[in-house]
Amino acid sequence: MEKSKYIWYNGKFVPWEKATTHVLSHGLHYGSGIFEGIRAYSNKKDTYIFRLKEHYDRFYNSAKVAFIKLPYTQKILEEATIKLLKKNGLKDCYIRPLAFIGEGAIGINPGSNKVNIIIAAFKWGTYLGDEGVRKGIRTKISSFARMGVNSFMTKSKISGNYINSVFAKREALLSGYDEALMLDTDGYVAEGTGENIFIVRDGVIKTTPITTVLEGITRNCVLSIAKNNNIKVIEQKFTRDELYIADEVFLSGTAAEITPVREVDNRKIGKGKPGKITKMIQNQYLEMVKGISNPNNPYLTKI
Ligand code: PPE
Repeated sequence: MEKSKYIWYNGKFVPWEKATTHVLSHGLHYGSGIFEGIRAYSNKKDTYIFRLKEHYDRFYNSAKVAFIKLPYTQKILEEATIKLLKKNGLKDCYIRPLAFIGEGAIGINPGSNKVNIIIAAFKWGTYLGDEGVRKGIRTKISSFARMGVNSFMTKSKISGNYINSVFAKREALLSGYDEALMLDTDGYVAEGTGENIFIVRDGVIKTTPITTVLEGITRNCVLSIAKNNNIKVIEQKFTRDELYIADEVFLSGTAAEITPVREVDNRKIGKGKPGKITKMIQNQYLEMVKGISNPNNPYLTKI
């Protein structure tokens, strides 16, 4: 991650160093915040934010689920995001909108504490390493389960929920793996710590239904790329051993983009390198987000 000049903070552009908050902010103590992750891409000519509207649609849905009333309209936040990129002179970057409950009442009940919103944008390279994107990553099933749907509401990117991912990620890295794969409370494969998951077997793609996982926007792109290429996709729960015997496994996410998985629990996936379908989806995804395949794609917001 590379610092940029300004952060949008409650309606104003403030210098990066000055975007601070009170230590008694409710969000800091109890995780009462919601966030998004968006990317912008450039080709030789133009810069585009990818699926800006869908990310903010989800931001408002997250807030609704989390019972957080956002003090700005979606239009204001979308426009602020575009201005932020221009003001920072950013092209390829990651955008992080966050709403969090501020200081005031202390204790679990947030009372009428102010809701703050920030939007940060910065350069952020590959999420799981350049080599990981090219050659595939090594993963391990986590000893931590994804929290049950009645504890952890999966349609909301609630800050506090992510401690579950933080535990799993650190455990995986400390054990020498690149990423953790998480099972749901019934023992079926759910997702990565910050990515949705797909397996390919005999030319058919399978992915977790959205019941226990985040409704990934990249996941949705994978489904349409598969459809455009006449590849069958089944949304169905699957077990960890289906991962082991899959021909291909890959992860999808705004930060992770399309990342091939070459190993699960010390078992090589397929030939131990990115498979044909994974590579095809990865290429088509990158051509789409960069506006190479279709610069008039309605998912692209030109800066
Ligand atoms: N599952 C989880 C748990 C998740 O956090 C993400 C996004 C996804 C699936 C994929 O969703 P989408 O980005 O809409 O395709 N994770 C974000 C945060 C990563 C982070 O480290 O922070 C992201 O990719 O921006």
